[in-house]
Amino acid sequence: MNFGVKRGYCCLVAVVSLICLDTLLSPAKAEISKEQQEKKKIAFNYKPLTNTWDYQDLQKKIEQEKKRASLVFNSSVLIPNQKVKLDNFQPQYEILSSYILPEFTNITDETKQVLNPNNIQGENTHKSVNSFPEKPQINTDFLLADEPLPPSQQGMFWNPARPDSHAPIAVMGEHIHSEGEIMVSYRYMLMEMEGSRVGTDDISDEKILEQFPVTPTRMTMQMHMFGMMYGITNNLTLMAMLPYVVKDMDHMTRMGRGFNTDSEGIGDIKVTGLYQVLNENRQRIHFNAGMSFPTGSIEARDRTPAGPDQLLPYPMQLGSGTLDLNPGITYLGQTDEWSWGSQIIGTLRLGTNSNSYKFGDQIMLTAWGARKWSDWASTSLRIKGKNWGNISGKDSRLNPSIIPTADPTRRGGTQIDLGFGLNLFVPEGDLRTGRLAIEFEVPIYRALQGPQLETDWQLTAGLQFSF
Ligand SMILES: [Cu+2]
Repeated sequence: MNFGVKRGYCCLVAVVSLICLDTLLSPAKAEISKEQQEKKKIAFNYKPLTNTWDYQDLQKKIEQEKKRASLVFNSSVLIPNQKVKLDNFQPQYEILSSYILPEFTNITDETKQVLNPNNIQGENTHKSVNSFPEKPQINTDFLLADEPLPPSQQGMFWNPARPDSHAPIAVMGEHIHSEGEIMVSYRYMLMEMEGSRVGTDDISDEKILEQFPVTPTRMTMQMHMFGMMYGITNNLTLMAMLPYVVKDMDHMTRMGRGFNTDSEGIGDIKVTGLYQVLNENRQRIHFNAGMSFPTGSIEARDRTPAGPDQLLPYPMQLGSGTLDLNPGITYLGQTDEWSWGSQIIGTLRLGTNSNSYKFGDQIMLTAWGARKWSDWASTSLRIKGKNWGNISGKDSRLNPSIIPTADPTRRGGTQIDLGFGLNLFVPEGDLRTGRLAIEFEVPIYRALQGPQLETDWQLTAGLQFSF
C-alpha cells in the first residue's frame, strides 16, 4: 500500500519533470510560430486573456468598436487561444493585433471586396488597405478570422474577471496569471479541534487518561498566510507562500489538573511552479510543482507540568523539518453562470529531519462547484478528502507513553470535509481585481489513528489583489 503510494508520487514527479523540459523547449516552438507569422506578414501581438485587467479593458473596447465600425461583429465572444488558425487571416489587418474575434458579419459589399484574400495580392494589399473605408482596423486590438473557428475554440473563453474565477479561498495554487501579472494575498485560517477519536469513534478524555497520564483536550490552530504570485509567462506562474503559525493546546492530567501550551512563529515556506497545459473550451488544466522548505521550527518549547522549558510534542511544532515536495494537478471549468474545478496535491517528505523523524506523506483531493450570482459575488460548495500517514522515526526526547501527541504511531488519519464558500470580487473602480473570500469547512468523515484530537471546523478568509 505504502509502496503503491510512493510509486504514484514517482509518476507525478516524472510528469512534473517532463513539464519542466517542455518549458525549456517552448522557446523553440515560439520561434516557429514567429517565423510563420512573418511569412504571413502579420504583426501578431496576441496575448491570452488570463489577465483580469486586459479582459475588462477588452470588453470596453469591443463595445466601442462595435458602435463605430463598418464591421459589425456577430459575437462578442473572444478566442484567447494561440492555436487559432492564421490561414484565413486578412492581409489588410497588417497591424498589431492583440485579440481575436471568431467571426464577423453584416459586412458591406465594399468591405467584402476588400476582405477577399483573392483581391489582395502584392501592391494591391496597400491599395486595399488605403482604400478601406475609415481604416477602422488600424490600431485596433482585434484580429479577424473570416470564418468561424473550430468548435473547440468557439466562444470558449475562460473569463478571469469573475468572483468565481478563483476557487474557494482555502484552495491554493488553483489559478495562474498572465505574463507580468502579480498577485498578493493574505489568508487567515482558524482551525478548531476539541475531543479525541480512535478510528471513527469518539473517545472521552477520561478513557484516554486511563491509558496515558496526560491528554490534549482542545487545540486551536491559526495561520496567517502571506502569498505572492507572479506570471513568468502566460503558461507559467510562480507562487510563494509564507505562513505564520499560532498554536494553542489545552491538556488534562490524570490528577485532574489542566494546563495550556502554545507555540507560534514562521512555518514552512512553500514555492510552487504552476504550469498550464490546457486552456480551451473554457477549461484549464495546470500542473502544480511545489516545494516546501523547512523554515518552521521543530524545536518549539513551552512550560508544562514537567518543567518550564519543555520540548512540545509533534502537533505543536511549526514545521516539518524536512524538504517536502508538493506535486499536483488542477482542473478548472466554467460556463456563464457556473464554474467548477478539482485539484489533487501530494505532500512527499524528503529524508528525515534533524530530530530523526519525518511526518507522514499526505494526499489531498478536492472538487468544487460555484454559482456566480452577479459580477461581484459567487458561492461555492466543495468536498475535500485528505489522507496522511503516521510519523516515521521519532524524536527521542519525547516519551510516547506520557501523552498521545508524543506518539509517532498515533498521528495518521483520513478526513473528508464539506466547504461552504463566498467569493466577492471588485469588477471596476480603483480597487478592481480586488477579492475578498471566506470559506467554512466542516468534516463529514474522520478516521484517526488515535487517540488523536479531531478537527471540528475550519474557517479561511482571504484578501487578494492583482496588478
Ligand atoms: Cu493569483
